[in-house]
Amino acid sequence: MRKIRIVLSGLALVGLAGLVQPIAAQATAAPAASAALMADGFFYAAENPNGQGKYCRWLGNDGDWSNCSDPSGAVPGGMQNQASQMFNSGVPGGYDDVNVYYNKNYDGAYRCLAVGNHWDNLTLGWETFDHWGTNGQGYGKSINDDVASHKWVTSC
Ligand SMILES: [Ca+2]
Ligand SMILES: [Ca+2]
Repeated sequence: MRKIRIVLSGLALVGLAGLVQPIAAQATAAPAASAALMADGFFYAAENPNGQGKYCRWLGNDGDWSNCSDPSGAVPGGMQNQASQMFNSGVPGGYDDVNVYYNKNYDGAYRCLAVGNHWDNLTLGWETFDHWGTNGQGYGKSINDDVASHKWVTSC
């Protein structure tokens, strides 16, 4: 478990490094390597920014984040209203984008995270629930510590 957390943190760093233009030697190799690492088919959510703290991962949909698991089993306390980092490591094609919802059972407002993308620090408040969804509950709010369910969709 500890090892995987470190990998997640490393990926977050790779993402940041890409923004600040890596040194020339890495410029061609790094993007391909990180893309391959990221496409493991899972959607990840971590308790704290940059993949820190506990985390859950899913291959499929989950209508109730109050229980979820990491590779070692059920995560105590689940992830509902706790996630501060999310990472779509889905395999491109078909249902590869992820909607995250304000309420359980894909209810209320939502936001979409496209395949291969990640939000590394939701505590900054930049990402809000920007789709009305079933009833608009949560619309406009920061998604930090406020996601309760998610499902895979074909497009954002
Ligand atoms: Ca669950
Ligand atoms: Ca959190």
